[in-house]
Amino acid sequence: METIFTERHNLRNSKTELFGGQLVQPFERPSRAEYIIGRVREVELGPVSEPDDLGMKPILAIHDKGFIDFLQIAWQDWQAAGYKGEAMPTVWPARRMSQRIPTDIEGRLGYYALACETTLSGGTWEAAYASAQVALTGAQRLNEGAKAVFSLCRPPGHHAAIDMYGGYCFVNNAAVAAQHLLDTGAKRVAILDVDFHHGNGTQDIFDTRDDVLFISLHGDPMDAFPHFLGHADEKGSGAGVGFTVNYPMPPKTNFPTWRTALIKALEQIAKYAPDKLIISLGVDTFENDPISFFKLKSEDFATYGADIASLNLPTLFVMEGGYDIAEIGVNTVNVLQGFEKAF
Ligand code: Q9C
Ligand code: ZN
Repeated sequence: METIFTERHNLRNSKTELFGGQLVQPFERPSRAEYIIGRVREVELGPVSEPDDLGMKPILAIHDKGFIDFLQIAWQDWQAAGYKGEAMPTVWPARRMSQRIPTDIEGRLGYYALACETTLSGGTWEAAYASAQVALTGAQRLNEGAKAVFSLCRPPGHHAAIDMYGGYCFVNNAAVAAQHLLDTGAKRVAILDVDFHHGNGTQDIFDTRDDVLFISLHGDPMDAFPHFLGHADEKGSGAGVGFTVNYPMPPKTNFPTWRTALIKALEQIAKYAPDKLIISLGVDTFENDPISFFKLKSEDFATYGADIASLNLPTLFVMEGGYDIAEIGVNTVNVLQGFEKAF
């Protein structure tokens, strides 16, 4: 399997994350990608290629122009305001308040952020842009006939909505890739999100649509980030009713329980008969993940990779989360090798 990767992910290297009331070193850090690419090379998964540059158009096919303009200018505006730390919001347009976009940078941060653990810092936009190109290049490879591709995206994307960033995400890489596939011939695309966290951004983007089936397996939002989306009764709206499926699961969920949900999701995908499949691949379901509460073991990742292969669909793996850095390479590549051996 080919991997798409660029060192430009290193441009996203913020120094702070607000966690438990303290500013700590971010869980989402550059070494994550280095461990993953290291494992890809160690097991000789396949060639590693640089992304092509497909430009801004496919990003703006998903995201609001004002939001993307904001991501490009926010760090500069924050520094110009004289602040010393990294950029984070302190105020939001909460219930019954105006949704007018403020002029002041603190107001704009609150308008465009869905969470404040994720700071903006120099290079963030450049890395997020490159990450989207990694996903888009993977989608192009499927169009050229590849059976499966690994887009080693960093920063991740599934929490980013049309006009909101947060949860370590800025541009929704999987959504941008899905739209690109639809714009280049696919009639239907399925996105299966196996990251520990609910893919709120992806769900929101495709909420009203029937040309993308979105299915997510995740920690119950009653107990886990992003807390305000991902309940089992969210099934899509308008023309999209029935094309959003959520499997929230409680703390300590083990692999047999998780796999039961996966098998149901795979049956629903098979019935939908998509032209292409995108996996939002987060390995923060691992038992030792520092910020998550599922109990998957390293060998389970290979097992479910093989389960996904049983769909026999052209498949794009898009990297999302996973924070046990020592094991992130093994767990991620186990999914890809499990898939390849069974495909
Ligand atoms: N107490 C991704 O995996 N904060 N994002 C969690 C836990 C945010 C995760 C706090 C987690 C975001 C792509
Ligand atoms: Zn996650």
